[in-house]
Amino acid sequence: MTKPPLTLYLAAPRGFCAGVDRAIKIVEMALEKWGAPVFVRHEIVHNKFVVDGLRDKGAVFVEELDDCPDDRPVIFSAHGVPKSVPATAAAREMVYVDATCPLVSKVHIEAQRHSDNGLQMIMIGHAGHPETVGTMGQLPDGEVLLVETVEDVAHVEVRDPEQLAFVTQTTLSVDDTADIVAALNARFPRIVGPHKEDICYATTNRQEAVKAMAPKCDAMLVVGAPNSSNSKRLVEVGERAGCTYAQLVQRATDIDWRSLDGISSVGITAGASAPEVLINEVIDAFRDRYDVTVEMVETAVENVEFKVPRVLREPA
Ligand code: 10E
Ligand code: SF4
Repeated sequence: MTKPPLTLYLAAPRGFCAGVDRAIKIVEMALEKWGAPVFVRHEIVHNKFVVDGLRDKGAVFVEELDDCPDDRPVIFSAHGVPKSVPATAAAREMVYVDATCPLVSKVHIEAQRHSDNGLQMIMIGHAGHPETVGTMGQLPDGEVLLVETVEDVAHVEVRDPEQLAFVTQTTLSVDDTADIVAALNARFPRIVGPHKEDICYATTNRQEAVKAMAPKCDAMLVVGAPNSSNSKRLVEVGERAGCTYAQLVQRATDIDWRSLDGISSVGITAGASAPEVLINEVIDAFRDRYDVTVEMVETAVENVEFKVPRVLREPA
């Protein structure tokens, strides 16, 4: 039987960012250095396949430090943690390694600096997301005000409109955030902030690639997890850029083939925590059913790399 023709557009960049790559390496190197079990507070990155793979090697994933024994190393996830977490680990004399992405740590430092300068902080982020919890947790409870939408900006109650600064989550929608920042600047003209926002290079580049790819595609698949903020944003960006069928899939078995009936082009991308093996699995699933031609849609080239913490570079 002849297979129907299909063009697969492949976004570049897609998949792993430098912060995810470093965080996974940290867990692997900690297991090599200290042996199993090594505890990890929260999913090291939001991907089940990655987490399951590390669990097989001896990592134990927990949500809270309370679930870790004092005498085993613990790693904090790439999303960052409130200041109280390393403080508690130190008080318990635990060995801990912080896998917070350096670009998230940079936002933590910004928030602390503004607060030290007497400014009240506003954070643009998603309530309850671990990165937002971690960044807000750099300052005492109640010190950082959260805004999630343009509407929130109209209602936020500040101490002094002249003494304000803002920071953002790194994985937000670039376009939505620009609107929220514009609303903040309109209501609080003296608010201090980063040049644009704190969205990282990887988030920005993946959204740009989707914007270029989406108008060409009958359908778009984003490889990523349902709890992955940056992956969910890629689905939204794809829809808004003109691709009416954009879906998040964790792996090939999630593809709803019936919905793809009659299509002649599909765009594929992946969130920053999705490994390339899963993207290849999805491509292979299309090759099984279609006569596939792959075309790259490349909008940027990335060469960012972060070192692992020194403790893991030193011999045991
Ligand atoms: O839900 P997120 O997109 O924040 O996380 P992820 O694990 O899917 O991707 C990596 C992004 C991090 C660590 C946040 N900057
Ligand atoms: Fe770091 Fe950005 Fe990757 Fe988050 S998405 S881990 S901030 S590089």
